[in-house]
Amino acid sequence: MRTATGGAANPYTRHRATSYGAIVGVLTAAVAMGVGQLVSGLTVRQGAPWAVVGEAAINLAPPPVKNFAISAFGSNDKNVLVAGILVVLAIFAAVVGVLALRRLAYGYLGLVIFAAVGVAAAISLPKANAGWAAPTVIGALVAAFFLKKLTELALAASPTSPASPPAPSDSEDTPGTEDTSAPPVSAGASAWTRSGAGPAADRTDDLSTPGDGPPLEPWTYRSPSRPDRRRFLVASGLAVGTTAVTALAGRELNARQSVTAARATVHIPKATDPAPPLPAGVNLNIPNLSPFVTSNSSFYRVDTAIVLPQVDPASWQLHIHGMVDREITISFAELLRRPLLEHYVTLTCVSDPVEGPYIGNAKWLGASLADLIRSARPQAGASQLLCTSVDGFTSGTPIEVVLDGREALLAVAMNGTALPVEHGFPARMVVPGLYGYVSATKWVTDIKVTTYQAEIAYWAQRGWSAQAPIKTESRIDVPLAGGTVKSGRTAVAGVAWAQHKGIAAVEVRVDGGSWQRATLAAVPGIDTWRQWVWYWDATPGNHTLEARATDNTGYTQTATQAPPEPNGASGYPATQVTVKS
Ligand SMILES: Nc1nc2c(c(=O)[nH]1)N[C@H]1C(S)=C(S)[C@@H](COP(=O)(O)O)O[C@H]1N2
Ligand SMILES: [Mo]
Repeated sequence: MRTATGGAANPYTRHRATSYGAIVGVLTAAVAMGVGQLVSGLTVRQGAPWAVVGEAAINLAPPPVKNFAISAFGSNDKNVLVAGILVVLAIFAAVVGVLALRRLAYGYLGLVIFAAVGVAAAISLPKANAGWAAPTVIGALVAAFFLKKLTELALAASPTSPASPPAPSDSEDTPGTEDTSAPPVSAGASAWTRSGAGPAADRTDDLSTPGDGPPLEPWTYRSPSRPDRRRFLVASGLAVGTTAVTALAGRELNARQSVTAARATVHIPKATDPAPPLPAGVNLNIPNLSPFVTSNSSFYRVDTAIVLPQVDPASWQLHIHGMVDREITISFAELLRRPLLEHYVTLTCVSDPVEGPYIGNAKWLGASLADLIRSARPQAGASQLLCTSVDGFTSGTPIEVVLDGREALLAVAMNGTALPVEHGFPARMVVPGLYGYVSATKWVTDIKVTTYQAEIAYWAQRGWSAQAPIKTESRIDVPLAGGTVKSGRTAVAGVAWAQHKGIAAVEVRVDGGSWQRATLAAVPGIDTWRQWVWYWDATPGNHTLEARATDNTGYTQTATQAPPEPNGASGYPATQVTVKS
């Protein structure tokens, strides 16, 4: 015969209590996140707890982690990060919820930890002020109320209900004798209770009530009462509803400040100095070869923003200051009245591995950055333009590169449309020849003329080189890596780049054999990538294709393999193919 030994002794009841705790925890966290999102929509905007924690995580991630995230998840890296944050939060919340059923203080402690992480993340962001703490703090306070209610109701509803007979002393939750398999704090009682005996008998709603089926045998498992469970369900529903309503309302409020509509009505003037029509033959028209111009929708995107900055062109200003004789502040309307140049430039990310996708070529329209800087009359000794975006990201661009005559732009349009929001609307920098992190600040609002000694830009603070010209490189697009081709004449094709030097030659070799000259496509200038093709008489078997580019200075890309950090990947691109007869 069974004896009453405390609910925890029964794996079934223990399991049930754990489930209740986990539900309480996850619901509490959900309420905190929803309310946080609403408060962010009402106050600071963009400061939802998941967003600030995500952005703080990006800022804290050391270069190898950043590289891993980019290479493993590509442009999805931020979705993966947010999903990861939510999963970690859910697990944390579930554990805290289980503990909260043993002692409510553990639940409150969990909320304090939640709030501390959120507040620390928020105030760590350069764009944030103290008000950014509000979403997490208010979210946690509202969640505390739900935690208390849900915990009480869960205890009443779970199989080890406090309404059951008092706990045997051996399962009492006394300090120092805690163990994780112990029952909930105020619920040490047995669910295996003698039907009709003890306090349970007073419960008119007990399942043993006549009419609810056959009378229970003595020492039969007593299910928690229906009304108790219903109350818990109703409260859970309220928590879910609160989460949904607040999260959606918060999203709506945040969306109201979207600049999509403003962007649609912006009128970008025609170029004063248009790009000449592209020469015939920039595209070799080989299937799977990257097109010469990358469309805006397929252009790679790399930045530290989880929530895209929404910058109203009506209030946008660029401030140029620091080591200058004449500070300048320019509005968007004034920027559009300046002479606008149009120029094809290939942007490249320093995180692009050999054969990687973080490179794209577009036609940019913008004001001359050199003219703007010159009109501020930079002082002798200045070496760096510290360019800051509205979200606090900084790039450090060498001033002599911007002033050396290349078409460095404060760009307002990309491939004939206003800059897409994810590419820096309303204005960004584009400097041919420099990796994006030292030159291509999106949503740029501030340029400080300074020195490399005085100021260290965002990625340089994280171990990347302060100055980073783009390395001469090539990529094999065709045949597809790991693919199978038919024997006979086969196109081996790709792109090569050496921005602001220009590509002079590309060579290909098969299985480490002698280098063969590829045919180069036409290019409009020296600031873009260049397509190339070499026709191979493919023989059956497995083969390795490699390529290397030589730029107009006579430099041939190095065979030495280097990872992206600290100043760009190097090495020959290599593609394995299987040739079938
Ligand atoms: N505001 C802001 N600008 C930024 C960045 C950023 O994180 N924030 N990343 C830079 C990096 S590392 C690169 S490679 C380019 C990428 O530009 P794209 O996203 O338009 O391709 O933007 C640069 N400008
Ligand atoms: Mo980058």
